[in-house]
Amino acid sequence: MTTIDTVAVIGLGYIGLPTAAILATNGINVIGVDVNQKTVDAVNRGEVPFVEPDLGVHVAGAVSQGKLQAATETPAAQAYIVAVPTPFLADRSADLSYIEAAARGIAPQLKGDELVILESTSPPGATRHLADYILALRPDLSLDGEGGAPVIHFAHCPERVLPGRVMIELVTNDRIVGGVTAEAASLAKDLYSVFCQGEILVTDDVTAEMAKLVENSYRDVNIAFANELSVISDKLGIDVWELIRLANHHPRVNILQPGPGVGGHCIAVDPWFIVAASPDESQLIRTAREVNDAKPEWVVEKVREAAEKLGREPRIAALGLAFKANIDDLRESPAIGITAALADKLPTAEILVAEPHVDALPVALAGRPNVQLATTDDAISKADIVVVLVDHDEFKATEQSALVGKSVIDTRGIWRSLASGDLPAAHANQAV
Ligand code: SAJ
Repeated sequence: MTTIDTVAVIGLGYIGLPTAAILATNGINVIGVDVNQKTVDAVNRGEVPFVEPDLGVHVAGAVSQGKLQAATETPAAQAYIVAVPTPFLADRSADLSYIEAAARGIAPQLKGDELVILESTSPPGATRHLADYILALRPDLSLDGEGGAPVIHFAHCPERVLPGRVMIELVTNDRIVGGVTAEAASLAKDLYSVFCQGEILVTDDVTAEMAKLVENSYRDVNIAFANELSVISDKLGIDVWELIRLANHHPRVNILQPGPGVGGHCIAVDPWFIVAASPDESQLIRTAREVNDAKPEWVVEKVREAAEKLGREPRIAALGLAFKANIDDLRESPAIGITAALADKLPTAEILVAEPHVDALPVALAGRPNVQLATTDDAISKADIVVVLVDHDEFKATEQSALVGKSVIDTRGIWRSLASGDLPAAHANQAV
C-alpha cells in the first residue's frame, strides 16, 4: 500500500501520459506536466494527442473524474515521475538536458520526504545525476538525512512497454525498481503496485538502468545476427528464411528475423548508451549496432543492381514505411531512409510507395518528383521491381501471381515464409 496520493508526471509523451492515466484511473491524483501547451490543452479536454489503443478511454475517464489534469508548470506533489526524452548526442552519449530541465522544475517544490522517480531510458548513473542535480539546487535537502536535512528519495523505474500494447503491458509486465537507497526502492515499489499486476523486482538504481539497456541490446544483437545471416546467405545463394526456419527446429536455437534494418526509438538508440559507458569492453554490442545500421545501404544496393539488370528506367514499388508491421509509427524507420536513398540514387526511376497506415508521405519523401504514394495493388501492378520493407498484413495478403515477371527484393521474407508453410512456434513469438 502506498501512502502517496498526489503524483506529478513530467513529460506527457508515449510513456508519461499512459503512466499518468493508469495512476489516475487507480485512484491517485495526477498532474501531468508538459512544455507543449497544445498537449496540456488536449489532455485537459480528455483527449490524447497521439495514437495508442485504449489510452483515450483512460485519459477521458480520469479527466472527467477530476483525477487527472495537465499543466505547463511543475506543481508540488508527494511523488514525481520523470518521463522525458533521452536522445543521443553527436558523439552517441545520452543527452540529459531534458532530465535536467525536469529537475529544475521539481527542485523548488520539494519540502522533504518526496519520491522522485526517473522512468526515461537512461545511461548508467543518470538517476544519481538527477539526484545530485536537484540536491545542488537545494543544498538544504539530502539523500540520507545527514545533519538533520530533510530527505528526498530517488529511484529509477524503466518502462518496458511495447508501442501498440502500452495499456495492457503497463499492467501485466514485470517491473524493475532501482533505488538510490533501499527506502527509495521500497517507496517506488509501493507506488507502482497501485496498477502493476506483474512482479516488481527491487534492485539498485544503476543495475535498473543497465537492465533496461541490456534488454534492448539483447534484441539488437540477435536481430544483427539474423541480418548478418541474410547477407551471408545472399552471397552463398541460399534462402535465409529457409535457413532460419530449419535452424530454429533445434530446441535451443531461436534466431530472430532479418529485415531492412532496425527502427523505432529504443533498440537503435539504447545500446549506444552502454557503448558510451564502457567503450573498450562493448565490442559485440557496438558491432551489432553497426551491422544493423549497415543493412539499409545493402538493401539499396540490391535494388540498384536489379534496376541495372533491367536495362531501362524502372518503376519501383516500395512496400511499407512504418518501422514495423501493422502500426502507423514512422519514427526512425529504415524504410524511409531506404526509399529516400533510392530516390536519390535512381533519379530517373519512378518510386511508388505503398503504406496503408498513412495518408501522406513523410517530410523526408514529400515533394520529391520521383516518389508518390500509391495503393498496394497499384504499386505492385505497375512496378518492375518490388521491394518489401515492412511485413504489414496487407502486403502478406497479396496474391503471389501479381508478382510474376517482376524482380522481388523481400527484406522481410513475407512471401517466402508463406510459401514455406507454417513457421515454428519460436518464430510466431517474435511476430509482435
Ligand atoms: N525487428 C527485426 N527483426 C526481428 C524483430 C524486430 O528486424 O526479429 C525490427 C523491427 O522491424 C523494428 C525494430 O526491430 O524495426 C524494433 O522493433 P521491436 O518490436 O523489436 O521493438 P520496439 O522498438 O517496438 O520496442 C522495444 C521493446 N523491447 C524489447 O522487446 C526488448 C519494448 O519492450 C520496449 O519497451 C521498447 O523497445 C522501449 O521503449 O525501449
